[in-house]
Amino acid sequence: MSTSRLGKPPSFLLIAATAMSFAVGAGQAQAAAANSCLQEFGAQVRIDGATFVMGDDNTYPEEGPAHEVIVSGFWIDNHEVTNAQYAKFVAETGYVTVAERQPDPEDWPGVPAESLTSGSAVFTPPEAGRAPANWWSFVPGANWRRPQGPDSTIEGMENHPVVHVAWEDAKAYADWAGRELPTEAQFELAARSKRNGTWPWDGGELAPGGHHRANTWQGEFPVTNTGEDEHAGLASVGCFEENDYGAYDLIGNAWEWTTNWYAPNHIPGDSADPAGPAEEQSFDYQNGGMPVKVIKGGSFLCAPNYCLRYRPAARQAADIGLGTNHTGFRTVLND
Ligand SMILES: [Ca+2]
Ligand SMILES: [Ca+2]
Repeated sequence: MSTSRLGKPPSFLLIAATAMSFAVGAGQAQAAAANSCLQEFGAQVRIDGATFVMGDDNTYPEEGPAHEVIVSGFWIDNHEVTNAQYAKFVAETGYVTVAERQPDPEDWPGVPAESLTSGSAVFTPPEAGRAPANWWSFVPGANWRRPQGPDSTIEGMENHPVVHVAWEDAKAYADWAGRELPTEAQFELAARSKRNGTWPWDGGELAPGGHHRANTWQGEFPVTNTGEDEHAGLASVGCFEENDYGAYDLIGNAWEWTTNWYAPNHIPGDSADPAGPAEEQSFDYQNGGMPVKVIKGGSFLCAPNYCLRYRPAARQAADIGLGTNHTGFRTVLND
């Protein structure tokens, strides 16, 4: 893949193109205490090799055609990579994320140098009269350490998923950890929780009896977030129920990067841990020509009225050079 393309920083122009491609938005990060839903961090769970039906023909067109795929056994983190884990990686390596880098004007011909600034995309609830799709703002100074902008902090959120990571930021962590990012099929198999239905739990209900099984959005997106699941923003990892493999938040909380390039459909016959399209063949109808990869699982911004993507088969395109405050990742170990 092209390093220069991976290295491109976000800009207002990109944000404008990207805003349309994200079917979510929300929540000021909660000023929550550093609650630890898990007691131990860094564990992985085993996913045995399997043949399963990947995709879904009944919800969004990009999830089809459903087709049988084969995935070898692997290990996957039982939770999203946390701020504390990412901080350890940065402390040991001195790594600087894309959102923290000053854009190079040579990468942005035609864009005034004064318009190029480091930062990242933050969900901003729309004000009255604002265009409905305009709920992402490029916030100068926003990055994984300062998720809402320069005056914000991750203090007290050490066990939240790290966010504002571009794809190469996630890959750099995985390389350091001696791991890899999951393929789309690996993620979907793990997220299916040993089931092959629309939902990864019995009964198909997200919130039976008011017990919420994943961190999503309750209320009318993007305006009303009731926080009925007790987390209007990101939650610490592992606050919702574990799935049948013992993994948390594969559905909801933060979207998660995969290795696959995105096309708005699956490729029939691409059955052995499908690689998906080549970079040159990846595209998103709503994206302004930037390379896009698949993110999976949905986030705290996914609401029934807008982004019914807190399902294993759901998928979305994400600009590889752009972090947001609802996209994180986890790693896998292939053996
Ligand atoms: Ca929530
Ligand atoms: Ca997640």
